[in-house]
Parts: sequence; C-alpha cells; structure tokens
Amino acid sequence: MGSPEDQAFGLLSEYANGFMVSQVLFAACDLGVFDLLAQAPEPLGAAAVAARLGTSGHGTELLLDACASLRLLAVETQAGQAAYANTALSAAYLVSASPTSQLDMLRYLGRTTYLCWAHLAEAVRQGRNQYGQAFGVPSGDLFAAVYRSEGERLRFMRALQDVWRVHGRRLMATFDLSTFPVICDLGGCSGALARECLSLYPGCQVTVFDLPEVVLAAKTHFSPPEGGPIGFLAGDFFKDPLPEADLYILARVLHDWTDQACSQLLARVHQACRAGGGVLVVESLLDSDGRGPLPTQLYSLNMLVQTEGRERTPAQYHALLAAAGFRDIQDGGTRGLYDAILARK
Ligand code: SAM
Ligand code: ASE
Repeated sequence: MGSPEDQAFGLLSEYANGFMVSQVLFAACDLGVFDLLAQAPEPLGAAAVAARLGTSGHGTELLLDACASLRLLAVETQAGQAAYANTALSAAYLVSASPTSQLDMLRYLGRTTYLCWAHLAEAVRQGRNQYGQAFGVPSGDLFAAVYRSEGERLRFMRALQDVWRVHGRRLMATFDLSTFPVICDLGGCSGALARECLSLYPGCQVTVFDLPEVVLAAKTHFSPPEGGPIGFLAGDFFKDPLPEADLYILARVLHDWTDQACSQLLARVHQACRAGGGVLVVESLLDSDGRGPLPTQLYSLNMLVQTEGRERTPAQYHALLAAAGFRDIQDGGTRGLYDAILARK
C-alpha cells in the first residue's frame, strides 16, 4: 500500500486519464478490432491484425496492448509472440453480431457525446447544451439539433436501442403490465422497448409515437419485431393529439426536458389517459439526496451538454407526476442503471 499522498495522486491520474481509456475503447470499436477477432479461428498477433485492418503495425500493437490491460482483450504469448483474442466482455458487448452489442452506443458516444463534453465547462457556465459550440448548429429546437442530419438521426436511434437489448426485458418486467392491453410508447424511437413489451406481453397492442422523421426512419431502417406488429404514429407530443391507451410509456423522455416542459407533457398524458390507466416512467434515477450513483450524476451532466433536461430523484418524478394528477405512484426499486416508476390516473 502506498502512502495516502500516493493513493491520492493515483486516483487523480486515473481520473485525468479517463478520456484516454474511453478513446482506446472507441478506436478499437471503430477500427473493427473486436469483430475481426470474433471471426478469426484463433488468436491473432498484432501484425496479423494490422494487416487485416490496414492499420500501422506500431499503432496497432500499442492499441491491442492497452485493450489487454483494460481486459477488453485477452493476450497469450506463444514462442515469444503475443496473440490477442476477445474476452467474455468484448464478445458479449463489442462484437456486432452479438445480440447484446453496444457498438452503436459507443459510436454515438465517441462521435457526438464526446464532442459536446469537450465543452463541459462552457455548458456549466451557460447552463445549456453545446450543439452550437460542438457542431455549429442552433439548439433552439432540441431535436432539430440532435437529428441535424439523416446520418446523425440513424446513429442516435441505433445507439439508444443498445441498452434495451441488455436491460429491456428486466425493466419491462418490473411491474405486471398485463392489465394494460393497449400501450403507447411516447418518444418510443425505433421501437426497441415496445418490442420487449410485446415479447413479454404477447397479447398487448403497442404503438410507438414519435416525430415524423423518426417514425419514417424506424419503418425504413429497423427490423419489425417477432411476435406481432408494432404500430407507429407520427406527431409532436407537445402539440398533437395523443392516441388513446391504457398505459403510456415515457422512457428517457422526461430527462431531456425542463421541469416546466415535463409538467406540460405529463398534463397532456393525463388528459389522454383513461381512468384507471397508467403511465410508466423509465429513467436512470438519482439517489434521494442527489449525491449518487456516479453513473447517473454523469448522465445528468450529459443531459446538460446534450439536452434541456437533467436526471432526477424518485421524489422529483413523484412530484411531477402528482402535479399532473397521477396517483398510486409506485417505484420499481430495481436500483439498476435504469428503473421504472408506475403511476395511475
Ligand atoms: N424512449 C426511447 C428510449 O428510451 O430508447 C427514446 C428516448 S430519446 C432520448 C427521446 C425520444 O423522444 C426520441 O425518440 C425523440 O425523437 C422523441 N421526441 C422528442 N421530441 C418529441 C416530440 N415533440 N414529439 C414526439 N417525440 C419526440
Ligand atoms: C438522451 C439520451 C442520451 C439524449 C442524449 C443522449 C444518451 C446519450 N446521449 O435522451 C443515452 C444515455 N447515456 C448517457 C451517457 O447519458
């Protein structure tokens, strides 16, 4: 054990170098390291990886060795030569053919989120997102900035569905939703969570409500679910009539918006909702004192640099729901990265 000073300096270095760790991960994904190793019949040396990826021998060796120290790769030495293979972590999450692949989220974090975070100090100073500074686009209309090109819209949609491949089923099973035959996923994007809903409750009818360009992209670029169709409805949830449903899902929607905009949206949901119907809020929840968990605090800063919102505590969501007229507010209490809150009209 080092002295307290050594430990403090070690911790400081770890934080200071954190962005380098992120970039090692982003670069290895971008270059296709994990897909290449997944397809290779045996572990590959750095020269073989470099030859197949068309990258420099020197750079590739440094990147692979850094990945090995991060346990993103396993390395074995045969006759003095290092050979690299995927670990269980990279095989599950960093290979495009894996059903739990997170590659699209990592691509989005590396290409978009990272650039906004380069302006974190400015975001804190101004109290608003950094699309102007990072991409030179106006951010008066939040989702016009998020979806500033068709490529960007697809990257965002693909990225957001990744986490539901891992947590979607558990999350939708938090509450028994079988008493809600007609479900509407407001801001449901590509339909990833709707798909989980349908597979868990095969009898239910699920509609995704989202912006017209998102609905078009969902229909064009995302595969329809197994086990029944998902309906898509195009509109603006702040302005257009909401479809009738027994349950409205708001997953990672409220965290994009100010308290005022959330209240406006929840009031509209309450108005559209049948008596006895419900609303399911899916978000990453802060501890009641707001002092943790760190991943959610970082997401909250991410909402600062990328949206108009913030992450909230359960009590803050309860207050928003109650003000809109919802009652019987229940916490999922799963304490995962994402959690669900169910409320009724
Ligand atoms: N619910 C999805 C999930 O958890 O993966 C997507 C969450 S994403 C952060 C927010 C969604 O709200 C996007 O799909 C976006 O297109 C949609 N959205 C934003 N403003 C909207 C509006 N005014 N009307 C309808 N949908 C909107
Ligand atoms: C949003 C969610 C995300 C808006 C922008 C976003 C995510 C990344 N960028 O509603 C997913 C959650 N991940 C993080 C780091 O916040």
